[in-house]
Amino acid sequence: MSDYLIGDIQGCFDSLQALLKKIKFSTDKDRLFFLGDVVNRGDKSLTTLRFIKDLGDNAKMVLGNHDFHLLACSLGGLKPNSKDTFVDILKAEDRHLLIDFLLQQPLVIKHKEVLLVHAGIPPSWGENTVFKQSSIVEQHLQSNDVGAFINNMYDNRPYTWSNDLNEMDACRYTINACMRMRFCKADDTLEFDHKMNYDAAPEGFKAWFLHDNRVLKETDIFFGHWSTLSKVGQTHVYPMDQGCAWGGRLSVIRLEDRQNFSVNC
Ligand SMILES: [Mn+2]
Repeated sequence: MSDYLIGDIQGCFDSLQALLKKIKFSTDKDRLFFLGDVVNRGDKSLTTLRFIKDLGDNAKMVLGNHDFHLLACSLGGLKPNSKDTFVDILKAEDRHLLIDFLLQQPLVIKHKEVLLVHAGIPPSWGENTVFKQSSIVEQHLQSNDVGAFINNMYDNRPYTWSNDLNEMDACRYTINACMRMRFCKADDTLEFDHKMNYDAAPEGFKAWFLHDNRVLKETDIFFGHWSTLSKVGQTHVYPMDQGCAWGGRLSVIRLEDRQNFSVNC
């Protein structure tokens, strides 16, 4: 039995299949953990999402910003933009089942002492805060007012975390941190404009995983989202998005021995 952690697929179903062939994936003995952004930008979002859903107990995933954007377009009344390639899902016969499946997915997974998240975890957050805040968001995603909730989540504010935030502000910060963050300040302040490598941080900011005061710096964290990140040379930090949707690579890491496998996209 092996557990494989897979970076952002973004609808690149053919690359995913090539990768699964390479690792000789078997539903009898293996489990796949997807690090979010399973849809959008690639050409087979619908096929990809159906495939992951149909894997049942053989697959788990965390939500990424593109997955969340699909939810907003399906439930929150947002219109897909010209770059979005998941319109096939919105028109599919089984769209309700697929959207319901996404709504059941967590923001963060703890599995065998490692954490899986799409973007990152703010410096001041320990595990208690991570799971307290993410579970509040997950409860809203599984509630009857999910459309209104998602509409209310589409904003960059509040930029900074505080224990005193009201529930909706705390949810918005949690979603933005776990699904969108790249750079932040040591005091948890987020920013969303910079997308290049960690050495191109805006003034006063660092990659979220480079802050010395980070509570979870001894915990192995696997994440996607940041395709422009080159070797970070940081222990306990595993960036897994190698830009499959941009002609890069799709990669997977086998948890037990930390071996990497990848395919060209
Ligand atoms: Mn992303």
